[in-house]
Order: sequence, then structure tokens, then C-alpha cells
Amino acid sequence: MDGNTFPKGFLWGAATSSHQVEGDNDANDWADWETAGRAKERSGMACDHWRRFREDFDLARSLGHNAHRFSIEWSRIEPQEGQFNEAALLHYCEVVDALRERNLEPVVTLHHFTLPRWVAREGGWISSRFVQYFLRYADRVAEYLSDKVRYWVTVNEPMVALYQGYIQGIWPPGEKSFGKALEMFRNVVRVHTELYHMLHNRRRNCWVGMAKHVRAFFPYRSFWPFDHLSAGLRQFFFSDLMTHILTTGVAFFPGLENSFLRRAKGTTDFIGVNYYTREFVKFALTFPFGGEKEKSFSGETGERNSLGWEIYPEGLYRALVDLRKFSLPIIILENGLCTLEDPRRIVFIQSHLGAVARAMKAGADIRGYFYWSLVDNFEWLDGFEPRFGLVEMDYKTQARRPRPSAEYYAGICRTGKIT
Ligand code: IFM
Repeated sequence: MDGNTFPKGFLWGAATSSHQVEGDNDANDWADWETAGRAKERSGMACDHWRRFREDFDLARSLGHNAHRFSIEWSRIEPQEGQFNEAALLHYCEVVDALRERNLEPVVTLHHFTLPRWVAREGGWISSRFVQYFLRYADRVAEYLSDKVRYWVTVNEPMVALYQGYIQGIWPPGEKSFGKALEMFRNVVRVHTELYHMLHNRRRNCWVGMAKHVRAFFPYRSFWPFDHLSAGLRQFFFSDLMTHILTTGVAFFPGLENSFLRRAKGTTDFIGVNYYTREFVKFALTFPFGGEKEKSFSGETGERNSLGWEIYPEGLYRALVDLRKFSLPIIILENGLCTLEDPRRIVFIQSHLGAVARAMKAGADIRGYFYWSLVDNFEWLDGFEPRFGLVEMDYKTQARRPRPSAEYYAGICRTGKIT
């Protein structure tokens, strides 16, 4: 890493996920969640990416990207138990071919929050047959794609799905049970480990990782005297403190996340990092993150995105530097801003890539960066309102219009230099 210039071969791109962009995905658990009125609106045709993927990849190419991350929709591949849809499998082959024709390296996610309806009905992640089901689906996908795809992401942000789905109960399956959350955690580890071996058996030189929602943790002001320390001292104390919290198990979920990475060490080629904001942590017998209320009490919060998440590039730096301890390559699989004011997106990209560059200088082995997202899309419970895209969507006409921030990011992708 020389100054702010990224190395040759660095992956530059943007990410999407099937349910958020494809449209007409009506055989999964999220479709049912939407039908039950549990999200702000229904995903409907979304960005009609299922039919317009070539147009979207033309845009990505014209915007200087050399890679693209997307996900496979299991409910399209296997809409009923054991019934595989050949047309859907061939569709994803066409998607990958379309990327390759445009010199975009495909990064393929096998699970990005949605489950086929029949899997959900059988108990979803905690079904005793879940691992078997997932591996059978993934094996069929790999049969079609493994000679075309080098980079695989097994599961996207499992801890987010676990927390929202099994603790808070605000995502499918709407459970509130620590026991079930733990069961899901165990199955995430099993699925990832098995997939690693299966994908490597099919293609020796592939890279398999998981997209981890990475948080930078800060002490909740009113509980800690550390606020008055200099940044360096705070970092020193807080990382020690964090270790203590993790080992005492008070911060149960972050503990699990780190324990996942430790367990997965022999079965992970890279760590996928999804970073958006920081979290405040306090001792509590319940879930230890401060929510929005604590954040606003902390008096430390800076600018926020349109969903109210604080914009904190330093947190990305801290998280990346902290991940050096796993001695694995890192790919930033998601990082982005939802806003209606596009100039803020430019500042966001610039400051976060600055953090990435600094982390690389400090020894973090970072191989790529994917902005979330290529186009505006369906943001789960929040529907279409949050605008994360480099490309603006007009959902009525399905017209796409690259924003000035897309051009700004294109400059970085083309030159490997932050301007
Ligand atoms: O849209 C989501 C994505 O599906 C997973 N990571 C966070 C994004 C923004 O919330």
C-alpha cells in the first residue's frame, strides 16, 4: 500500500442480494413476512433485476467496477422440497457469464437472509434437517457454477438474522428464544464448515468466506470513565475491556461472533466484512448493545444516515485492525450509506476508503471493497425508502440513473486512488 493507492488486483465493486433486487420472489419466508404486513411494504417487482441484470452489469462495468457481489435465491432453485428448477440454475449461469463477459469477477452468496417457504415451514435454521437441506441446495448450485465462480460467501450476516429472527422476533421466523438462537448459531457453523469442504472439493483454488456484520464497540458513556481518555488510550483500554466482556460472556452475541471466527479459522479463506456503524456497549443482563436511545444519550454521535445509523469511518478502521489477529485476508463485502443527499455519499465513500487504506498500512490484508449497493433496493422491514444505491432507481418506470457518487467511486475503481 503506497499512500492512498490500492494495489493492482484489488477487487472493486458493489453488492446486491436476490430478494432485495430481483423482484417477484414469492416463494420465500420474506414474501410471507411482507404479506403478513410485517414490513413497511412488499418487495413486489423490486428492481426487476431478474430480467434486467445485463443492464445493471453494463452500468457496473461503465462505472469502473471489476467485480460484483450478488446472491442466489434458494427458493427459485428449489421451490419445493427436492424439486430443483433447472431454468433457475441456468439463469444464474447466465448471470455469471454476463459478469465474466464484462470482466466483472463474480462473488456469489449462497444465503442472504431468505429461506424457501417449505424450509421455513419445516423449522428453518433450527430444523434437524436444515444442514442437510442447505448442503443439497448448495451442492446443486456448485454443480452448475463452481467452474465459473472463484469467490463464495456461504452465509450473509448470520448474527443479524439470528438476532432479528430469534431474539427480537422482528424478522422471520419471529421467535424470541435464546435456545433457538443458539441452535441456529450451531447450524451456521456446521453449514459453513461443510460448505467450505464441498466447494473446495469441487474447485481447489476457490475462496470461501462468510459475510460478517462487523461492529466497532464503544463504551456507553454514562457507565464508563474511559470517555475522558485520549483516543490512543481509549483504544488500548477498550480493546482489553472488550476482551474481558467477551470472556466473561456478558456480551453474549459479540462473543459468539468472535468464537465463530475462531472456530472457522481452518475453514475460511477470507473474512468478509460488512460495516455500517458503531455500537455502544454496556453491562447488562439482557442484550448488551445500546440501542438508538443510548446512542442519543451518549452525546458522542455524529452524522447519521437516513435510517438513523451513525456514520463512523473510524469504526471500520478499528474493526479491520482488530481482525488482523485472525491472520486471514479480508474482503469488505458491504459498506454504504442510505441518504437522499448524494454529496454525503461521496464523503462517506472517501472517508471509509481512507479508513481501509490506513488499516492496510497498519498491516490488515484487505483484498477488495464492495459498496452497498449497486442500485437502490428493498431494505427489508424499511421497504424502498432508504436509498443506498450508487444508481438511483425510479421504481415506477424501472429507470436507472447513476448518481454523482457513482462517478466519484468509478474514479477510485479505475485508478485505485482515493481522490
Ligand atoms: O440491505 C442490507 C443487506 O441486506 C445486509 N447488510 C446491510 C444492508 C443495509 O441494511
